[in-house]
Amino acid sequence: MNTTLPTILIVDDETANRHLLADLLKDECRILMAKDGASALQRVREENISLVLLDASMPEMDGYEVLRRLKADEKTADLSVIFVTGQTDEEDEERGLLLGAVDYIAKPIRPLLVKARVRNHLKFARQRELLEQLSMQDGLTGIANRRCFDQALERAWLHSKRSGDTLALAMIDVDHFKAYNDQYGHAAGDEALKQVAFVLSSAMKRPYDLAARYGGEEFVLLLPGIDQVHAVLEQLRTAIMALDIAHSQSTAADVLTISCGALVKSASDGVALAELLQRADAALYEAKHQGRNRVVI
Ligand code: GH3
Ligand code: MG
Ligand code: MG
Ligand code: MG
Repeated sequence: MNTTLPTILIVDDETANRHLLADLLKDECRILMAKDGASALQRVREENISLVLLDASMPEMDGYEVLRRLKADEKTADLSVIFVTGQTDEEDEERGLLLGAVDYIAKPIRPLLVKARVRNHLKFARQRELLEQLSMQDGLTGIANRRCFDQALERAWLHSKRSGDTLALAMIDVDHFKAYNDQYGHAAGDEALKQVAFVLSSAMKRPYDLAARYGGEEFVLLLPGIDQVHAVLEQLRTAIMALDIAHSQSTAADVLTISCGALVKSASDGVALAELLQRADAALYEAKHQGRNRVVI
């Protein structure tokens, strides 16, 4: 199976209709099929689907209800859905489009037009995914950017409020980086930031851990449910030294180093979200004050 093909989900209660569309699109898409609304919603949760071709009239749950449920769930709200249906009244079509369908195809289908429309919508979906990805990514290092971090922090904080779990937040700043640029040049500085970003992001082992570039030579880590954050940060501090990036102008060591400030909190401790970063930043300031290349919690 070619995994680079986009995945399409064909939803129709009639077998013949499903196979007609599948035959038409199988050369350019990976095809999944569902014969009712409930199994369609199930497939959407399990698979990475780019486009849904959705029959409007189905027994039990009709296509409009399927679309309504997809739109109501944040995880599937942006999924592209095309109605393929015999209900071609102006009101039906308007209803589908108002619910958020990207297009409306009338049965009996005209094969060439279906192919062309599907191709266009797959292209739009790809472009949107790419834009979404770029808007969350730091251009220089390729790791998460500040926007991505801010959203993740808010989600993690809400989760901590519900669960009572702790949340570790660390601010990391490269030591004497202005002097590094002055000594070795801005291009070498960029290269060093990429290496630091790689070490930090590679250390994020669980799916909800996040390393992000917060701006300039500052990074942030989000580690939900971790209490031994000091050990994690010590390991990272050592790993950055082990990169062995010469820094003759540093007062902290003869290689590039980082300072880390962190805190471990639970949302139920009564701290405001806005205070978290301030407190991590205060700990970082203390690490700088104590001579850099160290972790303060
Ligand atoms: P400290 O140890 O107190 O953090 O000193 P510092 O020199 O690292 O801190 P300062 O805030 O004075 O300087 C940060 C420097 O980081 C200045 C800026 O040119 C550099 N910098 C920020 N972003 C980038 C970048 O994207 N690429 C490069 N090469 N340098 C950057
Ligand atoms: Mg039907
Ligand atoms: Mg700084
Ligand atoms: Mg710095």
